[in-house]
Amino acid sequence: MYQSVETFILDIPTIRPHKLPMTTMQVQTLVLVKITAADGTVGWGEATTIGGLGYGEESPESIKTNIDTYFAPLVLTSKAKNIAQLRKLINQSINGNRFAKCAVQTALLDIWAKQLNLPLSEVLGGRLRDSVPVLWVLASGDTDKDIAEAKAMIEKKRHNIFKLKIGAKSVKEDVAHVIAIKKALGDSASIRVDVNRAWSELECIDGIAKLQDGGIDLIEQPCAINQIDTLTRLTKRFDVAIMADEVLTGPDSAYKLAKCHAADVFAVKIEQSGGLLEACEVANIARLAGIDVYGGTMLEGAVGTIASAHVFSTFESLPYATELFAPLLLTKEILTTPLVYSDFELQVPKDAGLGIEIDETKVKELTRK
Ligand code: MUC
Ligand code: MG
Repeated sequence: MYQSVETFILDIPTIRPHKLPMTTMQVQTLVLVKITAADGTVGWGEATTIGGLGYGEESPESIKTNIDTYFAPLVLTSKAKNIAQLRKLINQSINGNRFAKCAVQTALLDIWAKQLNLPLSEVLGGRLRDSVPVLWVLASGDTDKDIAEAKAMIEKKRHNIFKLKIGAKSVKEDVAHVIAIKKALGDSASIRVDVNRAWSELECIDGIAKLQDGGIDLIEQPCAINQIDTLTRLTKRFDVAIMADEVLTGPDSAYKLAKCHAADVFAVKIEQSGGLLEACEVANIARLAGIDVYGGTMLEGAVGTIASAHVFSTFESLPYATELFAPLLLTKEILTTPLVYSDFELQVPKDAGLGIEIDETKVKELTRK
């Protein structure tokens, strides 16, 4: 069924430092997976992490090693007749490793969709839109630079929704930074914040009250991953929408969070979910529980970003948009034709599979030696 599984680690500098509470990124590391089927059809997948092991439990190096050592032999020797059977085998044989699972599943689905001559979105149940709205993350660490960056984005019609990374400074300083940006941009932009789990419950109560009064539209993962009770209390207490991010690690956790309505919105991410099919399951759980969905990112490059776009194009509603901006944060292009961002949206390709073409010479050039 499959003749080869290859993996590549690429280190790509970012256009500017990207500051999060747990790391300042100057480089994003992509793990690309290339799977070749017996008939010669090639599929690509990707995994990224944020700040090495700063964000989750997998690193680019563990993803590559585990795919080479454990996933590849399974894929190459499997007698599975379809992706469902291969996915079941992988899940029975390999615990955890959601990011690696997502990269491998993306490549397998890319192959399958190409063999069926359908865009990947159609294999996932069918798209409801041909493009998805995309926000930009302001994370330069400097209020004036962030305001200038946001104004330039609005002017170019690239983005009019902005997410601000906060949590590294005091609540008072962070709130002042956010409110200054909101005042400078006014009603021309929606402003959201991602606290990346930095606040205690009392800091959350203080910070969120002020952000809500200041007209901020969404508060992402304000408290620690294990503090589901805190998240639930905050969701009940405030009118402003509270979003679950790091705490949401796939369908099982989506079910648990939905049962206690721990958040108003779920940040659905293909890697955190453990695959594209699992991300669709997370969105379905949210829909059934009356929780809104948002298209999240692990700052993937073009492959993971467009795989996410195919998934998000199938969601019944996408009221908080997506953050599929990361290819624009990278200084190097690995596609023969770049992704299309226009009128505040990312186009979802219509060609078969992921609908992108990888420039393999560029991939070789950028591969870590
Ligand atoms: C996160 O926590 O949402 C998404 C955008 C960004 O800048 O960081 C990521 C991770
Ligand atoms: Mg987040």
